[in-house]
Amino acid sequence: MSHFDRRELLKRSAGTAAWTLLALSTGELGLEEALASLAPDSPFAGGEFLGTLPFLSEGDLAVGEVVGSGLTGRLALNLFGIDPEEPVVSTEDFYVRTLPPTDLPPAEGWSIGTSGLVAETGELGIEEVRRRARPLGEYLLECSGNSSRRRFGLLSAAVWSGVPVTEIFEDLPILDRATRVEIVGHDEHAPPHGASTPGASWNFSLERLLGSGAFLATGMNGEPLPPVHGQPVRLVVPNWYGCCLIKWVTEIRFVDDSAPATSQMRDFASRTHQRGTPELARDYRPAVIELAAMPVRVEKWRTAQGEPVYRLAGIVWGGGRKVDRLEIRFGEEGAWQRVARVERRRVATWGFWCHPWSPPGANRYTLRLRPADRKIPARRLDAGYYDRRVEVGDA
Ligand SMILES: Nc1nc2c(c(=O)[nH]1)N[C@H]1C(S)=C(S)[C@@H](COP(=O)(O)O)O[C@H]1N2
Ligand SMILES: [Mo]
Repeated sequence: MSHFDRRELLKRSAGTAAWTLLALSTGELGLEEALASLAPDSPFAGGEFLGTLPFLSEGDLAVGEVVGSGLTGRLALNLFGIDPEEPVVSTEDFYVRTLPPTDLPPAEGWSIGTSGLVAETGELGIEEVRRRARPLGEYLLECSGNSSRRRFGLLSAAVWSGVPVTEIFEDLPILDRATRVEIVGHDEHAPPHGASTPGASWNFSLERLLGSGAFLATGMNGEPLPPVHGQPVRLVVPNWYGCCLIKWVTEIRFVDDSAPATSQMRDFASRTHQRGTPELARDYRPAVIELAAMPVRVEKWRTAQGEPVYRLAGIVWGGGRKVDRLEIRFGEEGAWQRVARVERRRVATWGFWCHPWSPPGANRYTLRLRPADRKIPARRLDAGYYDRRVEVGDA
């Protein structure tokens, strides 16, 4: 049987081929070997896939469809459908926070003003940015307001192309006393604004932004950036929350430590884990995504011996450095267990994990993960922010 046939067959029989392989393969094994290694004592080998458990008490807002308009426009990704073998989310499904402003100027002829603490103000034409753009790899974006209400679907990974900010800044006559930089985006929306305030800009420490691997993106998944994701140009700062990743960039303004926080920074102060709402931009902590992980599917199986057994599959992201040892707990009284298998190839994007589970009995369980190394900061995980709940019935 060819690779392809095998894979198709497995997909049809289990409905979860990629996750199955993740559970089986050692990373070095190819598909054939992985299948061959289906040890008869694996709880899932020869078992029957019975279905998945829904996550309880979440998702009263739409997932998988565009809702709202302008500033209130949202599209949450349906995480249930993620496939570790195709970890890049299609541009169509990639989450959206804020639809294009009503009076967005045309992409052709777009330019980014360079101003503030520079020897001379200038304009950076979109043609020049495009000319210097190149593929930069896979990066994950997450909205700092990503919550259970949209089933945690305000995060996605894509392959981006663009120009590193270090290269753009090299050519600008930045004055020595500039310590910070404000990235400003087009944000003129017709009402309603809902709970969102118009005016998108973020003020970064120059040193941190330059050290972060940030880039001006012009392309996504091999195509020019579409309007919803910031056409013709947006900022991407690896491992910083989405609220900092300004779309439709119109200006780069160099400032010093006396610069006030932008309205966007104030608005997102609690979601980016600030102490209060500081007046000055320099008093904001970097809005980085700490290590996070959650299950995206809980599968029920019946072993060849007729025993019920569950399998969890999930994602791990953030943290800014490679962490591949996770622990999971089933309910507050449950003991922390080492997650059976974690595959994280690159810190800038998500990794995948899976874990077998034999619940001690019928009950509601709250699933929580944490890094095995307790020195790694994971405030959201520790606070239960990414907890998910399932109900296990009688066998
Ligand atoms: N100009 C502008 N840029 C913006 C926003 C905005 O409202 N206006 N929203 C930010 C927020 S809160 C997030 S989470 C990301 C979402 O990027 P995406 O819609 O491409 O996924 O864009 C950021 N950039
Ligand atoms: Mo966001």
